[in-house]
Amino acid sequence: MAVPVSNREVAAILYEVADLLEMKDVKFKPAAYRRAAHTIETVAEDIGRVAERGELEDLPGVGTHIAGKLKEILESGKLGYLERLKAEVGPGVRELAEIGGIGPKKAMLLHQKLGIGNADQLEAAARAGKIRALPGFKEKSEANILASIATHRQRAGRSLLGRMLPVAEAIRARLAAHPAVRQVSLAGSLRRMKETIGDIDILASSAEPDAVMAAFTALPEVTRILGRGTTKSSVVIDPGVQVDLRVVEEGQYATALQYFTGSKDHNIALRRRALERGWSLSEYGLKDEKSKKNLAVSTEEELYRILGLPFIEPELRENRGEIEAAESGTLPALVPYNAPAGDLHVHSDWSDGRDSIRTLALAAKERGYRYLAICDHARGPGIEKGLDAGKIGEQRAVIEQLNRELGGIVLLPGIECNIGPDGNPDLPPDVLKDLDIVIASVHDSLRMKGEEMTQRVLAAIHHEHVDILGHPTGRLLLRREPSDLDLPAIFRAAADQHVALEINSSPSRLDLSDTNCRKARDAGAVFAINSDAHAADELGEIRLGIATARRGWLTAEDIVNTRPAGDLRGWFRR
Ligand code: DGT
Ligand code: CA
Ligand code: CA
Ligand code: ZN
Repeated sequence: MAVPVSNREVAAILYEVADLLEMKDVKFKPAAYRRAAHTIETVAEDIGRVAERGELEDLPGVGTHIAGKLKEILESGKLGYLERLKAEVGPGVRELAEIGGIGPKKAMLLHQKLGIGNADQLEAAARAGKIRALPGFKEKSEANILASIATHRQRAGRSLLGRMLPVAEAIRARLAAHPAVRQVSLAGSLRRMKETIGDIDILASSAEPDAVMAAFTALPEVTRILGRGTTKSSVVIDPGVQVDLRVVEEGQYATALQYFTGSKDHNIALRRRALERGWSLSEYGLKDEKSKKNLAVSTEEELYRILGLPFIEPELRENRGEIEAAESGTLPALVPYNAPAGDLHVHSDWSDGRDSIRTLALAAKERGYRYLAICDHARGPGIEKGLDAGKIGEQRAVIEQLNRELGGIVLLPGIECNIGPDGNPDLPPDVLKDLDIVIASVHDSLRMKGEEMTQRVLAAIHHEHVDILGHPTGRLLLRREPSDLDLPAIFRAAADQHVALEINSSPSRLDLSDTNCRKARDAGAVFAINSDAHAADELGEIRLGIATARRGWLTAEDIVNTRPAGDLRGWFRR
């Protein structure tokens, strides 16, 4: 073979052909190309080898016609047919087809009749009232198109998990209460608790899918209906996010839930495993290739068991080694959502928080916490509301009074101090030494050069009174890149100095990230999962940090604040 091409690259070319054929309104062929692409991304063996043996046509879904195309791709790395289709359809038309309510056929029509080749041109034509004259369009269509373009542009970005999870849970709960719904679950990246999500995926089972779809599209938060069918409907809801609902029969629910939870890469690897055992796994079920019969699978656990694996938690399903770990019995016992015994980073109305220490303490107790560290900001550059040494003393007296008064919860006096440009916390050692928890965080000059920035944070880690490194990289999801840091050096130093790395649960931080958690753990580091709540009703955001830890393969033993208060003090005293 002249050019090395991976199975995935070959499949991607076939998928692209299918999309373009669909835009040209060609029947049947798109499905044939997708079927073949599906096979190729699934087979374990390099497709080039199969071709060398002359066995391409033995693959399911590959006939003489597609086998010919495959040979061309394997020989040249390209497909002339695809290039011709691309030229015919024109660049930009594919983008048009993705705009809600347009679709492949209308995109092609707009292109042929009005020369529209991108979203900007479509917007101009709709504003100028040029589209209503086309067959199949009305005056009203132009307003819909303008709304769709706005959503399309917004959707190009992603949304924060922490913002969308409550919205999605409310929709799920509403569907769960519907009499025609048997089972209903969140799926997709949301169920995997990925830090940002592209859209909200929900899966339900029902014997009356039409009634469920009617209820779904009539939900009060729905602003636009992108499509309504018996098995799948898509809508846009108020914060400008797309929600996909799929409805299947009860018998298909378990396999469909596994499929629509993803990730795509996890599914591909799992499908390959099924194939090796003579099964074909898809959203429709687990089929025995010999008897062509679907197996009854009633839970995800059962599906994994049939494939010879223990259950793999959704947070792990990213094809980052979880299937291999499951196979060898080395999956980590992920930190449970109810594991934290306390929260080590909350802000009260003494600094920039909204609630009193008492209110926070009562809310923490309500959550079943044994302790809560009050870590208001220290005064620093740009932090006028921060506490100075005098205020810290006053606050301590209040905390001690509350500890005498309240039972069942212990308040720990703490501080979130700022790491100065030289790496020193901006409070003197004799103030820090009396506090139970000292979090050190970078809050200014986040864009220092890598070497300086790393030295700065390393100095803070080596400071004798620092217990926790707060939001270690300073990133803000969708808004600010992490600081330039030598993270392996930071992780090693934190492990060595018994400084816990924070997993800050604030929806726009989730800092450390899932993959960094895993690397830090491998370096021997220990973590504190904190809410960084600025109000009592934000304590619950800790679940986002726990999700991040789980996605980073962490166990309860890796997290300091799963331990009793006594052990905690001992560990930090080092
Ligand atoms: P997102 O929405 O970008 O945050 O990511 P996901 O993972 O939610 O992806 P989405 O919404 O496109 O699809 C939901 C799930 O459906 C995905 O996680 C796995 C499954 N899925 C979708 N397309 C494919 C595909 O082409 N192949 C396979 N194997 N699975 C797919
Ligand atoms: Ca999704
Ligand atoms: Ca989706
Ligand atoms: Zn902070």
